[in-house]
Amino acid sequence: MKSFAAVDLGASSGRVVRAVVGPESLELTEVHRFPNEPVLVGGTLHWDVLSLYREILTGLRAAGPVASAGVDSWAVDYGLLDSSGALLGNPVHYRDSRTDGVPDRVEASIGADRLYATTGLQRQPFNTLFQLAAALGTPQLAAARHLLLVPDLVTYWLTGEVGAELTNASTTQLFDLNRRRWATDVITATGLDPAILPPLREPGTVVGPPLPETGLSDVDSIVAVGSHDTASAVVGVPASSPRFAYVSCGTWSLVGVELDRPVLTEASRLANFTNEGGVDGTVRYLRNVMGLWLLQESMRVWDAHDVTSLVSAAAREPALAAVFDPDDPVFLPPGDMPARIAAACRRTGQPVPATPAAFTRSIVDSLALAHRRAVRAAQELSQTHVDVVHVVGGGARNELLCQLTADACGLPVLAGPVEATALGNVLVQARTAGVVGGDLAAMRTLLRATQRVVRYEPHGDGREWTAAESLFGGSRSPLAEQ
Ligand code: LFR
Repeated sequence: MKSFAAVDLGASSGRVVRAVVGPESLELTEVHRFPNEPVLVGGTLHWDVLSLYREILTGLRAAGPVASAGVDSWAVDYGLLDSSGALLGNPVHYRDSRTDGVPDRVEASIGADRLYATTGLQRQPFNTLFQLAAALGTPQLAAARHLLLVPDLVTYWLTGEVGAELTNASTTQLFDLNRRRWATDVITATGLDPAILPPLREPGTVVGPPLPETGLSDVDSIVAVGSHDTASAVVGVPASSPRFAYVSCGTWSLVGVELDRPVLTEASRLANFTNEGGVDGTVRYLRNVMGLWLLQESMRVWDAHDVTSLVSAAAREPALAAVFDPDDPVFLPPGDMPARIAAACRRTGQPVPATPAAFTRSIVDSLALAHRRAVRAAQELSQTHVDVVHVVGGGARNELLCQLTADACGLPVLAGPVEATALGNVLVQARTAGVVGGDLAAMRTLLRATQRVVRYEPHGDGREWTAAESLFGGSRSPLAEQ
């Protein structure tokens, strides 16, 4: 048995988890949790990355002696280093508005279909490509020697080594998923210098020991894991066969299937499905559903803090009274979420929810519908068939959402583990250390033997969900059509 530490940065909080792993055992303990609060300054929304780094060091010290540590976070955002290795400004938050109108401009010059054929990536205004296009001509970008995605930036500070872990690189829209290398033609066509993109690393690579200045003498080495949180979460899905869909459910709901190769058809592009690189050469074929962000941001406006009682109250509200399409880009930026939901209901001639409980019900119903739409579209577009939906991440605790997802999909939902991302993170490290062997299936066998999973059977014949879905406008995505 050996111990490992996972650093998992989420959009609203970060955590450091210690895991003790053996061939037949896997135990997690959260040793440090800290808030992640973006800062608006100079009209731009930033991540407070140095305070995150300080909390990471605190957490890694609290983790005690470990064979290795690995870092994962949300995707797409980056820091720029100058030629001395200094950080050029704080990383900008993916919900910042600096990319408004940029996707149209970039696609007009490169071609949306060419971009999709090369990168396989969904159209989201926050893709690294669009963020960089928005930053073209700024002094910071002109001075940049290296671009490091957030987990790679933390890994650089810990070890002094620059690199780009592959699963997260695949979310940038600067990466050629078929060839598994940077998409140099896309990069140069955008007017960027490909030299700022560091060498790629496969998940499972040992990066090196922590630098003395970190004070982490109890951490033997830093290992590149599936550093995109969703890639680690998918490793952490306790599936028993390949016929599964997943919902990695937190701030976002990432809904899709695991494939051997990308789907690059025109139908897939228009449905705004993304092909992201998974651990062991897999493809995470999925759609970004707006997720529990809708509720988190509503709770901020209501100054509400108890999600459990809000969801219990929502469970007593009438079903499907008012639904909206969570994937509408209007819900992406921070701001008054209930007002935007109310406007969406009004637009479609539905009653406007009157209380936080009614809004919460509307959000959960709408997410379940969006999960159904994405699970169906993923199968249709990839010509696969699933017989179960795994819900992992914080959303697996939300009983109402899990039950309604089962009902809407007409499939059993297996909910848990809540800490799938941290588990996927440490399993890749444990394999590198030789504590667990084998492929993803072997890691998932260990998860099934050690983690709690709750089963929800689907109720009803799904007719009311079919009727409600008509308000959504089929499988096309509003984001792909902006
Ligand atoms: C989830 C996630 C999604 C990505 C979004 C933005 O935490 O990583 O996979 O699309 O955040 O980075």
